[in-house]
Amino acid sequence: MANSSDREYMSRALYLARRGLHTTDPNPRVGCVLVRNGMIVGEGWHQRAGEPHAERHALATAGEQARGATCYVTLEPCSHTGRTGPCADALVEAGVARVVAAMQDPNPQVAGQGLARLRDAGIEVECGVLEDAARALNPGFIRRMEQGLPWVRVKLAMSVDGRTAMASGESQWITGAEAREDVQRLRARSSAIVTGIGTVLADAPSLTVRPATWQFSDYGPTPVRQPLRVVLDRALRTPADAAVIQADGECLILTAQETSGAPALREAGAEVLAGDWSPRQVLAELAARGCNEVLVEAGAELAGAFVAAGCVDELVVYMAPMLLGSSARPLLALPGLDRMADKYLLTLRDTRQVGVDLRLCYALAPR
Ligand code: AOF
Ligand code: ZN
Repeated sequence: MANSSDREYMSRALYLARRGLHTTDPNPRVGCVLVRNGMIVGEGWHQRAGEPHAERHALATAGEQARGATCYVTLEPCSHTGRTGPCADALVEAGVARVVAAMQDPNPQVAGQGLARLRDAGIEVECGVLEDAARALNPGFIRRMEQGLPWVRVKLAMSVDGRTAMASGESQWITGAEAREDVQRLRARSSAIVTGIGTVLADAPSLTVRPATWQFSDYGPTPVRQPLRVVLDRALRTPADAAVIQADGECLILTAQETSGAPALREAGAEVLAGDWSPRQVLAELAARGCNEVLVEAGAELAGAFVAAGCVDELVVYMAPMLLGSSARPLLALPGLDRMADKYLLTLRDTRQVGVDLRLCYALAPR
């Protein structure tokens, strides 16, 4: 049976797992704590794919003290041999007496087999301690493993009267510096950022993560991992010298068909892929490439298309303290609805003041 100190040590493991928030991709963020006689004897978290899992780091710091210890881990220990060997076997070998996991691994290669292997070896096993918090840490990894799709956030910025840009298209600097810094955090945790050709031509964004102080905390500098930049560009109008291609990191351009412009874009370093790119197909392609969390940073048309297609999990709306008037552009281009019954339902998950702006996070109900 789980007790209150189980929850306390699992909180610590979750805290450690968060240290991998920007770096573990495409792997999940996982933390681990080893406790013997009421003392923490080992700790670890997964840092980068290809490197040791959380349990291995914790076992390495505990050494002989792991014998007879309880292992708290935010994800079921793995049973498969991927880039690293099975953690379940390492825990058995180290002589751990009890394993408390927050959740099963949704990876079909594991899916309960890690816990079964531990039980078979005579280890006491519990699963489900602080499970909601553990699931919230890896929404994209879970979604990709269970449904072959990423977790999708749409970032929007608007005035208090729900406008995003002037009718002319003039739009820059609606939100303040703190909100823009906050968007950097959204980018840093994302595997990919999706935008449209309209935004590329109008704003020339680089869509990169800039190294920032919050990435250099007490656990040392983490090299910045640039999310894949994805441009939906039906007629291949992206200029070869566009910042989305030229900036640090990779750029994928999804177009309707191969045209004469493709070789120049490939020459410039972009990958160009022709296809029939509905929002769902775009997301399936990104999941197949190992993308867990996807951020849509686009104009009203593309953001609206993703929402209308039922492909969005979260809206992150920054509300700037200004009124832009009725001729300015609306937040989202959604098909008009005739009946109240057809409305999109949102659930407010979080509100926060970010500098002079307000950040509102909404979950979308599946349609
Ligand atoms: C754990 N502890 O810290 C992590 C786990 O390619 P590999 O060897 O790194 O395996 C990746 C898979 O291992 C990943 O898809 C997930 O199922 C599991 N991740 N498991 O026991 C960890 N990161
Ligand atoms: Zn493992």
